[in-house]
Amino acid sequence: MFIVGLVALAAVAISAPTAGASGSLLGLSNDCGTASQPFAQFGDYRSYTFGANGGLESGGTGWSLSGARVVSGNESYFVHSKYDRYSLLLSTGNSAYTPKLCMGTTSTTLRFFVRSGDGGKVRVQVVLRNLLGSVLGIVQIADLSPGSSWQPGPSILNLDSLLGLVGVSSIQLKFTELSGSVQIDDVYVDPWAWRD
Ligand SMILES: [Ca+2]
Repeated sequence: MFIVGLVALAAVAISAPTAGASGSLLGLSNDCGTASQPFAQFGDYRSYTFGANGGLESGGTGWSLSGARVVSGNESYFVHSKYDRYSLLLSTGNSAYTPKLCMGTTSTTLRFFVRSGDGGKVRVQVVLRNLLGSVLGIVQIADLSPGSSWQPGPSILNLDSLLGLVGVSSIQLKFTELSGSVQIDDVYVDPWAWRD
């Protein structure tokens, strides 16, 4: 099992936000879709919304893939839908950005499913962009070495600190395969830190 809890965040590569991007947090849409509790069976009772194409059921639509590809085989709990069929496969050197994730003005929590059939290791980062799409910062979350069975990755908690950066208008998860291969599926976000 992964450690579930407060993840130490260390912001790196922070550049000065551009003029005109300030205050964009207040302009964010809170229309994040229907909430569910996809991780309740794992003791996580937060209410999450499903990321745009968060389960790769629309192929790579909205994702930015470098080498990574959509493959047959859904995460084994089918928390999004029993009809889901696909997941994302990353091999060594591949990387993938999720579509922009819905986020609120306060605590945002991210979570997804992950497995590796060959002892692979994947780096998980959160990428912060301004309204122009420029990268304001990259937050290192964890290097995961998942088991061969599908399991939820760590809850990525307390993003308040990064959301406080002036000019952040969108966040994405970035996966970079360090060794072997991993599969990713069902990316969820709790944009308002809803409580059970
Ligand atoms: Ca899927």
